[in-house]
Amino acid sequence: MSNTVRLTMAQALTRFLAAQMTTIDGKEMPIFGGVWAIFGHGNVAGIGEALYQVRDELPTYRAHNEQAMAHAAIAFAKASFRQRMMAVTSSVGPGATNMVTAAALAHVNRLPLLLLPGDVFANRIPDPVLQQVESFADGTISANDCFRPVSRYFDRITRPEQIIPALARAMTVLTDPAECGPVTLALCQDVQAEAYDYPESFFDKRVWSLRRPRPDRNELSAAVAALQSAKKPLVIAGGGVIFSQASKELADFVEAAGIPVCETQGGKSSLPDSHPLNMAAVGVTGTSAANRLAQEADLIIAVGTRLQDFTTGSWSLFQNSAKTFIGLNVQTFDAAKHRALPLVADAKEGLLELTAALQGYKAPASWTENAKSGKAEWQKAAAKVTGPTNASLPSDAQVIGAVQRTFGAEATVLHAAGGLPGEMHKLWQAGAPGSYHAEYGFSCMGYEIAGGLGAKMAKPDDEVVVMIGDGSYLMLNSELATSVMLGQRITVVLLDNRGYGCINRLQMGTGGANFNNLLKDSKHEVLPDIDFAAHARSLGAISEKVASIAELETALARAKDNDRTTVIVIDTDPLISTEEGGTWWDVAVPEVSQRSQVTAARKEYEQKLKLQRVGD
Ligand SMILES: Cc1ncc(C[n+]2csc(CCOP(=O)(O)OP(=O)(O)O)c2C)c(N)n1
Ligand SMILES: [Mg+2]
Repeated sequence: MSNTVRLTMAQALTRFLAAQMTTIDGKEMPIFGGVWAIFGHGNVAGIGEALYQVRDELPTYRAHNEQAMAHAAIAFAKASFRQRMMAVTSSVGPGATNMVTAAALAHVNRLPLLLLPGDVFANRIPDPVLQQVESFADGTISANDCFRPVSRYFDRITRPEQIIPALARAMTVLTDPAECGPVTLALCQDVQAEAYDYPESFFDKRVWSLRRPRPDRNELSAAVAALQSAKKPLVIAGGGVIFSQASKELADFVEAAGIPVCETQGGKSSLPDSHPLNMAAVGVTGTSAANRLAQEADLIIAVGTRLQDFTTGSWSLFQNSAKTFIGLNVQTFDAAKHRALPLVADAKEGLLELTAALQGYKAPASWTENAKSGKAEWQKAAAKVTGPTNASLPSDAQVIGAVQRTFGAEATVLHAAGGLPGEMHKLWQAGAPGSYHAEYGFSCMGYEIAGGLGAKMAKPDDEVVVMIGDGSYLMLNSELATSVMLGQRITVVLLDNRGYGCINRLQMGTGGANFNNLLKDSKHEVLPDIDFAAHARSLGAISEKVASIAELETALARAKDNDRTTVIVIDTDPLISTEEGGTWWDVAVPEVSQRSQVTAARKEYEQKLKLQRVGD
């Protein structure tokens, strides 16, 4: 009989979490950077008491919105290359369902996140408890069932000993590079407080390390054979390159073979922007250099990418009918997409073995040179749109130029939704791997500020610059106050174009009337004139509104010396986006309409649909 210790389920859970470790750069540290918590009747007495017991080893952080807490946790994991993570606990009911969007975000982005919502009483005696969603047809359903489709592992803990296998499964999922995503353990309120004699071995320290599966021999031979006959090879670097920290191996591989690289939103900063073979962004928000190559490529090595529509131009970009894809991916689901030759492996290991097996292969010099001249051409076009200006309403691109000039490539820049992701993908000149932090899997408005806070907690020595539109800011800004409270200093650049600028442009592009996007085009009695600087100040941040790009640069330089979070607001033009580069994106246009502009847009749309490579 092993020794046991009598604890509540919640105490066992928190003690277990505190004992899970990882090693980063040779240094052992807790794998959980902390637990975000907003308490209610569903967790304060159980989990709340248990978190207090371990507050020194496993810190608890209080914030203002459950979704935002989960955003911070997700950004922490992303900025830690998935090697560290955080947990989030909420009460039963609204606190829990507030986290569902964030769970979906972590699911799409393949990021580890441990969600610990309170749940209804397992004994069901007091039913319905406050905030209980009652199903007339199914006694086992609670609000937390919403998490099932957006969790990689879901469990409801209805007996205290169930936490033992549930946590074992949770850790396996959270630390698996292929399965990685949100885990939801719904904790019945009465069971949180119930005691059990847990084996002491359950709380033994455990050190987790990143698994790096190596390629299958047959898959490797097939990939090598395909590569050896390639005349126009191209690498797409996705988020998997960043998570695997495979930048050096990627550089070695492409330098040896003279293969140009392009990057997805998740994969941007795989190579520094300055690398001569880095054509930078690909797809709908891509550079002309990358997209020209993508159109012609006969062999595309897709490394660590989900190949979402923004990357493939809704599957219209890769126009060479003789092309082959190699899917180098740790997840089989992704590796075989679009009839790719799968090469299931960790990016770093896969690239190492490809490099070794390819000894002597070189892409035709004309292809590599063609790539480099395309890059030079793009850089000229990009410099033009990002350069200094006196315009009273600058473009997003001009604001990006100002941030780049003041913070350089060293800062970690973060964005998620609106017009910024497209402009940033095209124009930001990234530095070190991970310094470009885009949440563009779910592109969730409101990720930005809480995400900036989480990224800063993961990288305390880095300058974290959050780029955000007025729409995203208004949706979820409350963790500005938390960043001040926790002394986690971030710089927020708020681009106020008075509405949902990018959707307004999309509406115009699909023939729609200007309707319900910009504030001025929306039903109103009073046109809002929101003082964002005053709002940010009221939450404790240092803030100012600037009137020009020159003032923005001075304010940004000052922000570096500020002792707390700074918000800088600038008015921008809602109608301008960068014309250069890019490719088609499939947004369905109505087949019939009273508006002639819609009918015309439909005609054009039908032409574009012909470019889609159905079944390819
Ligand atoms: C939670 C959420 N709701 C809706 C959308 C759809 N959407 C994408 S961008 C956008 C407008 C964003 O406005 P703003 O932050 O001001 O950026 P702008 O488009 O003006 O650059 C909307 C509504 C979304 N991505 N996320
Ligand atoms: Mg806006």
